[in-house]
Amino acid sequence: MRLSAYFLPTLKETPTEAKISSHRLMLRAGMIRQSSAGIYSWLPLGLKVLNKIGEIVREEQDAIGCHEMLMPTIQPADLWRDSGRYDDYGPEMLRIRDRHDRDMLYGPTNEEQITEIFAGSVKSYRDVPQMLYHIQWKFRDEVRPRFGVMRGREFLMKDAYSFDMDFDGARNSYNKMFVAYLKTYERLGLKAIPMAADPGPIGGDMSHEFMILADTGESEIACHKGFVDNDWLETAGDDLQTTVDTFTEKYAATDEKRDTDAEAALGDDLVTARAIEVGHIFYFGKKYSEKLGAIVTDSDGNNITVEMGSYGIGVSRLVGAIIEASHDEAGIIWPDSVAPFRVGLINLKVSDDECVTACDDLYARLTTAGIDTLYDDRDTRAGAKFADMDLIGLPWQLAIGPRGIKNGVIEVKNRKTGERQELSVDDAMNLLGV
Ligand code: P5A
Repeated sequence: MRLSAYFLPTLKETPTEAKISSHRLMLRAGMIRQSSAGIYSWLPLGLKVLNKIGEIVREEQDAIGCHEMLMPTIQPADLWRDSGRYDDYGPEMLRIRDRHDRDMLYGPTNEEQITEIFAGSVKSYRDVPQMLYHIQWKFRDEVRPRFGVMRGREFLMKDAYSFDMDFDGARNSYNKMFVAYLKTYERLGLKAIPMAADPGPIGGDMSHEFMILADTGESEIACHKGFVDNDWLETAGDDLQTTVDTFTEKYAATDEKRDTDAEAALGDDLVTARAIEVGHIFYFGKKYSEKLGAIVTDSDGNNITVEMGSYGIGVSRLVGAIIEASHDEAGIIWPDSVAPFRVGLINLKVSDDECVTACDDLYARLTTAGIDTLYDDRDTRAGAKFADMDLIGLPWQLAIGPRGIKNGVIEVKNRKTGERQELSVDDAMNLLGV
């Protein structure tokens, strides 16, 4: 992509309304713009990252046999009256009336909607277990929307739902999701710690939140030090339950679930910290299936109310969370897996024909090799170009100027380590693995 033809409205000034780094950097890097409190437009660079995160989430859901679908954002109020949550949800729910005076709502989550679909279509144990998900916008009229996309009112969530014949089946679905979540966060370059959590308005009696440690996190947590120091997923075996037990047997709790005795027993092994909740999974048994009639017959012809769970990942929140976990004073440092472009190519002197030719040639080579490249061909100062590249945080910066051309080299900078080297074009391509 040629930057001269792209839409990347970066800001030099730090926006004063933004209280935390990720919010400031997302505004400055031209990723988002606020529409109203807690509601954002995603500009091209921001949308690219959002889509990359969504794709990794999607691949790990597909890998455990969870099927993608798409449910609407607007739901009928009657469905929520049937489950009893229409009144329970309170002022967080955005209520709408259509032209026929029918009560509608902008979905804060989809337990009711998916249970209705399942109940209407699945009648036999032969079609169970089932896991379904979608990646869809949600609306929650939060009291205090803040920190940009971290606590939005409109936000993108991956929400999955499982249906099983009995508790053991439901537990197995929960375990599959638990491990898929650990893999997802790992691919996003994050260390997410699963913690015993309070199920809140979703309900149920088993629930884990996936937390990223960050000083700007909204939650207060406590956990065994090993969660911070070790990678237990690597040592885990093939057996699902054993893998999940590896994590859940050790102490890790969100604020509401903290246990003073367990913490005292940990002594020096206790870590207390602030954290960002990037995912939340729930087992709630028959809470929705009973009310909405999700009943199937078993092999003996008996009616069985199915056991359910739901599993959420904050896709748009993750954009902010990744930045909180990975940035410096100059800007964002994207992990390779979600970087909006892998390489930023800088022409240091656009008035120099030789320099333009060298840059155009390298851009063509990178593009042909399948390397997604942002090519800064603008007629601006070199200093401003370097600053913008550091701000938007692409993993590799390649800079070409007249001096380098004379010596047959380009400058290659690794954004994460800050290491700079002068290399021939061929060596630079080798370094990028092509
Ligand atoms: C699980 C899937 C649920 O809604 N129902 C369907 C269950 N869980 S949850 O914990 O309430 O939300 C799941 C994840 O969504 C993110 N999230 C938010 N992100 C941005 N702004 C918000 N206001 C917001 N609220 C929730 C979190 O990552 C949460 O873990």
